[in-house]
Amino acid sequence: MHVIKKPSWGIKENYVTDESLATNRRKFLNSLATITVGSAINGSLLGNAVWANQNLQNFNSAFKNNKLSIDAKITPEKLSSKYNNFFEFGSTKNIWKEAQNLSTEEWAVNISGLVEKPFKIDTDSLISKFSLEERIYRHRCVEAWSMVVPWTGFELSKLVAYAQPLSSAKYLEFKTFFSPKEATEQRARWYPWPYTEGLTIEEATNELAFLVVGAYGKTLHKQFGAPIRLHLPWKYGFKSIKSIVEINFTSVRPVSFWETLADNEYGFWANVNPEVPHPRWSQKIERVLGGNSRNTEIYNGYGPQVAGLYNKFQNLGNSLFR
Ligand SMILES: Nc1nc2c(c(=O)[nH]1)N[C@H]1C(S)=C(S)[C@@H](COP(=O)(O)O)O[C@H]1N2
Ligand SMILES: [Mo]
Repeated sequence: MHVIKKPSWGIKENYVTDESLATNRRKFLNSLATITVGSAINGSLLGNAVWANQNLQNFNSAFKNNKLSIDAKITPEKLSSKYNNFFEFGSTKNIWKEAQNLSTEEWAVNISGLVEKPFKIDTDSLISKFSLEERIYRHRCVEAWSMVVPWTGFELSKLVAYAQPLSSAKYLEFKTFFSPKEATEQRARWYPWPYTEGLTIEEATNELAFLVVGAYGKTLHKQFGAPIRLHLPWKYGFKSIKSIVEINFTSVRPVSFWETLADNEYGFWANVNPEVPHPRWSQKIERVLGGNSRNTEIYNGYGPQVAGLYNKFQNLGNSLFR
């Protein structure tokens, strides 16, 4: 990423330092949270106080899907929740505080386009329609860092079935909110907001495609893309769009946010492949958050489940992996 502002892989983010700062800040905020809301606290501090006090719903009873989980060391939450890509709130990894400005109450998702009957549904009702499960997935960012997170959610295929797509629907297009008042970077006009992403309907109905509403056994932190985001473990992280407000069924291949900015770097398919370098860096090795390096695997290790999706596209060559 950072096509506009920063060269990517050269930046050394010291997230350990970030974390100790954050912990002190949290202690401070916890004491602050007892101050009455009416006093002269400025807006952003107030947002953080709410974060410190935030009541996260417990998802620990969700079914643990061991079959689709990997057996790897889970990235500590204090690292993964303080090292995020969420460009709506800024282009550094340290946007978790800014992300608290997003109001996720009264959130609804629009199911639009080529379906029997388009509808809008609030997240609580949506979640109540499907039983929740936990899956431990590996996440590989195109910037060559990775993490392992226990997500709670439901299979995207269940929502696709519920939406009753018409036979003319070949792709799903996802959209994030547009709210420049809350998300300061959305005031930057040169970005093609809102953030969008797309999948073929075959990819969307693969068992691995997961709609996420929680992580680490709790409701999603805002910086993780609350209240609902996608996770596609075999693709580069930018495909896993956050804070979704619309899922549009279409016959035309969607052009994503990143594809609009740099189609030779961030294409439609973006399947993980160590042998296909990003135009500006190698994809062979990844830095594991809180750990060492590891060799990147084709399809991020999920080849047995997904490679078959691409048989008919082999002749596209490298573009499947960028
Ligand atoms: N709406 C939105 N979704 C997004 C992004 C973003 O900037 N905006 N960043 C993507 C990228 S590049 C990655 S690596 C993951 C990061 O998810 P995480 O912060 O939960 O680790 O979210 C993806 N989804
Ligand atoms: Mo990413």
